[in-house]
Amino acid sequence: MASSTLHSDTADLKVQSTTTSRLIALEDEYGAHNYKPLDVVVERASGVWIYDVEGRRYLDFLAAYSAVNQGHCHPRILAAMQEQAQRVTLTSRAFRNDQLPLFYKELSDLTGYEMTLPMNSGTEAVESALKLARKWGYKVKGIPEGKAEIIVCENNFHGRTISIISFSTEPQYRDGFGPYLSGFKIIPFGDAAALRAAITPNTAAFLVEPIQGEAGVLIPPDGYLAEAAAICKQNNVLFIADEIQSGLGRTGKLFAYEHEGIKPDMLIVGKALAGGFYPVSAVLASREIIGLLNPGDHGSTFGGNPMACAVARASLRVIVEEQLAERSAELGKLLIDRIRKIRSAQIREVRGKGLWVAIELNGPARPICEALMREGLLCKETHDNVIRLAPPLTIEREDLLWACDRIQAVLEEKA
Ligand code: IF1
Repeated sequence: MASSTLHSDTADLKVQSTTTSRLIALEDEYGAHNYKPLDVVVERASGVWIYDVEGRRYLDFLAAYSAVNQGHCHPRILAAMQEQAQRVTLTSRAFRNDQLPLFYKELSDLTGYEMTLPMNSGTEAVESALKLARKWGYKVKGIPEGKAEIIVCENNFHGRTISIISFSTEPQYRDGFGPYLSGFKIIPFGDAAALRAAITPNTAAFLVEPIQGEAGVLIPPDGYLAEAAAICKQNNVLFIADEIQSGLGRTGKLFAYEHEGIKPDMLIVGKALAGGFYPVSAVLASREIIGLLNPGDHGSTFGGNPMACAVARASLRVIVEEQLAERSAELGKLLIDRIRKIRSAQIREVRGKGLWVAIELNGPARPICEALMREGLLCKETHDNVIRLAPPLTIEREDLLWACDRIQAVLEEKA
């Protein structure tokens, strides 16, 4: 059984050394098979560079799905983590800690939101936002008990808990996991009229990714977010932006909603909030909304712990002081221009914002990602035929151009 579950096909195994194949075999024998990773076994990373157990070097063009916008093992975040690890890591919320208030204040000063609810994973923050939206619907809007509705978009990705997959439109994410949670309505993404039509007096909130990541970096029509926000306002519906992936500089602004000059009622952040060192997420909103939570209503052992707060504070400082959003805007233009210049019959469409670009192909993307890996560039396919490019925002211009040359060589089949 063990040997038949070995991960790679045999052709690939032949070129792998014993260290790589031994570790892959162990992983496949003892771990859940809920992923199909590229067969590169990472040992260490620094900035934009990743090193495997064979000592080979790769340029990271995924940035842990935008969790390492600051680059791997950023020295300032590392120092904050080491310093905090020697003092106190976890108190639980039974006691106060000296990092949490400073985290709240700095996040509020940076974003303009009055209050924060700290959590750990992105999924937990989404769950928390949904709970808050329902609570607001009953206590403030006056929706009859048990009737609150939340509107979401087709092809959304907000996590994988049972409540969140209950409103996924990806059959695989739901298959075998029912019964599902009710109270959600699904509308097409990018269609403001559909939003208007879906709202009822029982609608508490509209939850949306400003740019859909997992769906393949899908950018809605210009003006959509502004119109959706206006429709929500007119109907006393909360506009909730999931910026777990699009936020913290990725699209060339601190938050993607800024491209349309709006301010969501609730903002969900995670991933790069802790620079890849630690799972830290948060829901940000007004005092009217977050103030609805009373002691015992919601919580988490790890949410708001001093380690998380110290790491998040340092991660935010790096984003601001190294002007990562500005870098993303500038280098993103260069990236998309260069990718658009590639002449390949395989390319169907190139789209993106900031350092976040998708190349949609006519055929499968996996072999292209594998060829890029052999060229020293790591990126990952999504939905069979899309290659997602999302390097750390700290990337240097020359490294970006080097990566573009590799992508061009592979897609023009000159590699
Ligand atoms: C995986 C995707 C990316 C997210 C948005 C919430 C979450 C995510 C907009 C949940 C997480 C991750 C999950 C990760 C891969 C990655 C992903 F392809 F699955 F969708 F980036 F595109 N909202 N996205 O993008 O946050 O609980 O994971 O911290 O392997 O599932 P989490």
